[in-house]
Amino acid sequence: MSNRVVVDPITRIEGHLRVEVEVDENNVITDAWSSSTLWRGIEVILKGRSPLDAGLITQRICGVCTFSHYRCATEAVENALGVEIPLNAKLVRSLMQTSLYMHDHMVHFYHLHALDWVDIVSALSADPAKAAQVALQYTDKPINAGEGELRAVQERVQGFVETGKLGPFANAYWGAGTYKLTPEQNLIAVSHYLKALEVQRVAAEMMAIFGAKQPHPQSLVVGGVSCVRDVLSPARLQEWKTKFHQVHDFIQRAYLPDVLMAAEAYKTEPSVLGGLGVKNFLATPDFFMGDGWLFEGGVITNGDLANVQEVDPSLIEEDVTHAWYQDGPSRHPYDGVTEPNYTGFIERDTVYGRLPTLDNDNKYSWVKSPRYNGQPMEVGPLACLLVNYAKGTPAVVNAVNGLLEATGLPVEALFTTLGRTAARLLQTNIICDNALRTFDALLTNIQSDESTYVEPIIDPDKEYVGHAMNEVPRGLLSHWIRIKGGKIENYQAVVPTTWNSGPRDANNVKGPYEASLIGLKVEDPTKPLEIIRIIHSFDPCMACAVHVMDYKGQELSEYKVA
Ligand code: NFE
Ligand code: MG
Repeated sequence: MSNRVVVDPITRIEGHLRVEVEVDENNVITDAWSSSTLWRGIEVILKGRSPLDAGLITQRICGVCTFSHYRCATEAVENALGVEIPLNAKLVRSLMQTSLYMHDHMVHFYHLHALDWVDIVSALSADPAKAAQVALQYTDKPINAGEGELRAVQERVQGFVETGKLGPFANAYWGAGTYKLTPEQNLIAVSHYLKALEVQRVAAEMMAIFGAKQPHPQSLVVGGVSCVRDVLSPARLQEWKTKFHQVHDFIQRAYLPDVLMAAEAYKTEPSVLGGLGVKNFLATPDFFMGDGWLFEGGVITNGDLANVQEVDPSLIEEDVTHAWYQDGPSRHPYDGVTEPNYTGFIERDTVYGRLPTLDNDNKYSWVKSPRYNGQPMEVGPLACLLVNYAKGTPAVVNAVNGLLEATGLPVEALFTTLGRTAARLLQTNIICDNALRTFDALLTNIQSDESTYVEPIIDPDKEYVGHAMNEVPRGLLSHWIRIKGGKIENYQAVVPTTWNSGPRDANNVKGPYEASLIGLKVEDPTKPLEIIRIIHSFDPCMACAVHVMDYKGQELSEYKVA
């Protein structure tokens, strides 16, 4: 009897992710493999093009964090050319980043992650009057959680069920034993799920104010931003501020209390208070506020919060031993190589019968394996918060201590699924708390300084190298460029989900996704809710992780959706 469990695709993420695990006779996971099964090709496409276009091309890596790649590429080119951009441009980029985080983290919690915590079907048996009282336990100003609103939500969901068209709620593991919220708590969360669909639109509009559109904003250029007087007019800026308050209000009155509610209900669930990854964390300074960074950067190894090291960019390398690329040594991204070498799947017995499965002793993913000083690193909101907690950044220390106090959880609870999910909320909150400082800095500066752009100069007879390291919603993003003859000679992106989802390296050391699953008990291997819950806590984006495409249009593998 085989004990191989296959989860493919993991839905409610961007891109294609497959996870395979081995379970023992008690359904405890003894081994795990993470694979992206989709190939793209952006790093290859960039070669020979103008460095001024790198931002517009790399933002096509992904439909989620389009701004993140746009900004990182633009700043890598600025770094290579030695361009110092005007203060207004720095502040506008920071406000776009703020808007993106507010959008992205809220959408992740409600639309990508919540159904791992919230049993929609259970909400149907809730008492709306009682639920309205329950909502008051987590905030004194609940939103969309009055008795009438909750009753309307319940009727709406009942309507889905009666017509047999569950729509976005179809094909989940409703009723699974590791759902822990009461019917009333489930109803509150469903109400916020639906409301968040409206609020996320407002957050997207915040980005469009400075970006001209969203997704794929258009206003960044090498040398600054193309936002000029009309965009930076008092009326436009006020519009951003109004929308900021609208989204912030929802974050305070729904997102924050819902995370507290989930933390309380799931305190003893192993897939929530487990999910420990590699215990190494990497983050970079970011969120410019006019007079410094909101968040510091650093490296934590083996969970040691007492010894945070500074990040040394020269210690980043990518390993391809178990990735579908031509073999070669681990390489620094300035010298990175992206040559596909797809070796396919192998047949093996699984709990569902004989199937093509990952050839895990050999190559099994399109994701490379980034390493820092030879070690796998978790990146993301948790890494950012832990580095800043350990370094004593006041806003982060207060936020983390506040959460531990409110939930009664020990500091070790941070290194878990819950820690990742709560860190994303706390990071959103801290960003919101400081957003108007950045906004006011822009308002003040444009009184006396209209400059938003300096013209970059590329000398075709010179060679340039440069990189940028930014925090983006899923963690540390870095872009690395070599310019020769006025064109891009080599380009590499080392992306948050690449760090987190990468396969084993040459030393057979697992990446964060793989490590986080070991030792987890799966209640029912045919309904692997716990695996999805842990993996979703990292907020996967496989489009970002792979960012390479089959430019010859070849069919690499065939998938049938049952
Ligand atoms: Ni496609 Fe991305 C972010 C980047 S992810 S979403 O955030 O860069 O790994
Ligand atoms: Mg890459």
